[in-house]
Amino acid sequence: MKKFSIVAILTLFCSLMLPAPGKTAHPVRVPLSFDFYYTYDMVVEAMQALHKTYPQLTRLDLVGKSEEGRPVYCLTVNNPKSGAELSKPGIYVDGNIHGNEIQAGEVALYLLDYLLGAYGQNEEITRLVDSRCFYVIPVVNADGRYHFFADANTPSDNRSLRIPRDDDRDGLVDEDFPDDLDGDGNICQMRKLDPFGQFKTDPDDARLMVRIKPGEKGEWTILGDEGIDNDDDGKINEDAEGYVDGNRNWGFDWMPDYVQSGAGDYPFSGAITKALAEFIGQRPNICVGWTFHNNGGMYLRGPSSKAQGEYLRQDIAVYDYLGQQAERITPGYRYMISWKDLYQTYGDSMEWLTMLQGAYGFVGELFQTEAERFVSKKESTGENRAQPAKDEEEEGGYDFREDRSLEKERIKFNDHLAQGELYKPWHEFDHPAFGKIEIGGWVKMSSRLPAPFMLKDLVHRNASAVIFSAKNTPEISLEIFETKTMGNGLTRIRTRLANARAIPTMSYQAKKNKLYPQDMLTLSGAGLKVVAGGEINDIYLHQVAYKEFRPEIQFLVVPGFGKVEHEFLVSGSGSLTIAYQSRHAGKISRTIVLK
Ligand SMILES: [Ca+2]
Ligand SMILES: [Ca+2]
Ligand SMILES: [Ca+2]
Ligand SMILES: [Ca+2]
Ligand SMILES: [Zn+2]
Repeated sequence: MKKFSIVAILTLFCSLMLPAPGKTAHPVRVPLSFDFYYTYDMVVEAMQALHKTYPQLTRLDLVGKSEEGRPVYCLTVNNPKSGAELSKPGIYVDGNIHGNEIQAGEVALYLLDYLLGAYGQNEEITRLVDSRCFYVIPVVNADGRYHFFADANTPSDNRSLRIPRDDDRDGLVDEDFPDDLDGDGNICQMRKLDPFGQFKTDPDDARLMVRIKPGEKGEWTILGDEGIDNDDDGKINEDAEGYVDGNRNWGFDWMPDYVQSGAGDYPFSGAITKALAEFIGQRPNICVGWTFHNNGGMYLRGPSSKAQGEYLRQDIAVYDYLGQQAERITPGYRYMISWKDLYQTYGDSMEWLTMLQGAYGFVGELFQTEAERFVSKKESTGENRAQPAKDEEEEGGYDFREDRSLEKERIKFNDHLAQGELYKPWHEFDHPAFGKIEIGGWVKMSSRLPAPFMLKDLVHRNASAVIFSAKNTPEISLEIFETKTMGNGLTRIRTRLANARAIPTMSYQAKKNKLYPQDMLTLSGAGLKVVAGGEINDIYLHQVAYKEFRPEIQFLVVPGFGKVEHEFLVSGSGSLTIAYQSRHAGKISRTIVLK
């Protein structure tokens, strides 16, 4: 410790001048601001402030608690005056299930702030909020977000749930985290002068290194993340927090750790994944779900693994309609199939929501490295342009700081747009194992998070993609379009259910797998008997699929931008009620009187 005494004193001095850990200098006020990042505590404060400002439209629910006991909240946006929550199509949004992917939380907070702030001001949003119900959970991995801000970090760590695990099987758990050796709040990189190293100083920018070509003389060895051997086992940084990945721990297509790293010992072993699944299960009106991550600029749909096979054609049509529109809303982002265009995952949350809850699930991978290029339009069309590495979007195992193809532009972005805040210049350090080394490189708020001045654009566009899907949850009308006396005391009643939006009242996958009962259309009346009834397949050729038993109850799904027509033959007279009910599209009824 003595070695670091000057650093320690400086750190102490700085910490006296800065707000306490978990706090920043930004006040949390409604309307919320989106030119800085919210700590975990500030997210909670923001949700409470929104609830307090709009009590008539919101409910603040505790979803559950994290491994370290931090509450995880959902803010529900619903207008009880226009109907109960479960009587409306539900839209689910979460963020930050990976602790370091923090701008996902800002997208969710922005969506809340925008919907509530525009209510009563903007006609479209007012109508949307009155007719739909939004469940928004900005931060799923509360511990991860807390530690991302409070502790020294790389841009990629603190992703895991805080379930201790012995990564190196030495009998100790989480005993060797990276260490902030220079006390600047970041875990940067360590390098050492080494004529046999694989890297040399980049001739264009002395702060960067490039890999040597065969036969070239080396200059640097990169030693990895800042750290020392905390437990004296000869390895450095070998057992940090976790690793149980909150997005590999869900109970659909779950695979053990030897297949899927981070799976946990069993599905829903995480306190918050289990609580969240229960919370979602109690909201069967959810039609569409979004979970936000970083990074790569992608809107992903499933399947998450190849073995599942492709989704049903009619469901793909819905995904394409929403996904292609999202691509237009956020130029540069690509709508992709998770397993095929990115990589396979097992036990992730959106696949669970899609396959077991019957929602249409999307993953939003926020932020593109290309957005922090430093190049003019003229230069960008040149032939010798650096191209992003092919696997750039990969999260998890991939380390963005190792992608050197765009580094020269990113560091100029750092110089001229972030005024040096994203990159730490190399400086000397006396390391207990390596001797004289240098510490420097990209800081924790770089690489996967947009510079704060670009945050508002990102959150507005992505919230708009959610809003487009929300507008496309089912909107059903019911009409009785024919009442015809047929003789023999019979009346023919014809009904039409029409969906003005793209999402069907039940996904085709949910229908095929019989996840839950289909929509019901019921004809009733005290003085009536339904003698026949069925779905009209062709009204001109009068083809009706009559239902053999209990014709007064019909089961159906109303397709997106489509209709379903039924025909009933009724004997008797008096009041007649046609009632429709759907998990995803609410209830409607019509009453007429037969003479
Ligand atoms: Ca260990
Ligand atoms: Ca550091
Ligand atoms: Ca060690
Ligand atoms: Ca160890
Ligand atoms: Zn993620």
